[in-house]
Amino acid sequence: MSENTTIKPIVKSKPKVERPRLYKVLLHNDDYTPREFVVLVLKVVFRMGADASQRVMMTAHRMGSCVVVVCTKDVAETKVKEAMDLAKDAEFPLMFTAEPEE
Ligand code: TYC
Repeated sequence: MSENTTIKPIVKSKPKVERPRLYKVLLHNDDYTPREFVVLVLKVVFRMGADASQRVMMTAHRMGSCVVVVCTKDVAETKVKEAMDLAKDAEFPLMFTAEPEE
């Protein structure tokens, strides 16, 4: 072996694939929107079944807010807009927001 042989370490770098940050969509309680309308929006916009939408509505009613779904930013923002548009058309102050998951 020659004196000048250099040994290179074989370093396999792991390609970093970042997972997209997830967002939660929150449903907020208010004193005016009828319960049936909240349930309807959850069914139509979030494709929730009767039992789940009733449970989520009642949780928001009792606790002040409830997580409806966790999804990508794009989907969360689209769902919030669709739900708020229905509420606005019906002239109810129903509110949904999207925020990054911790
Ligand atoms: N608190 C409303 C009422 O008593 C019903 C309601 C529930 C409104 C959940 C908003 O996110 C909500 N009519």
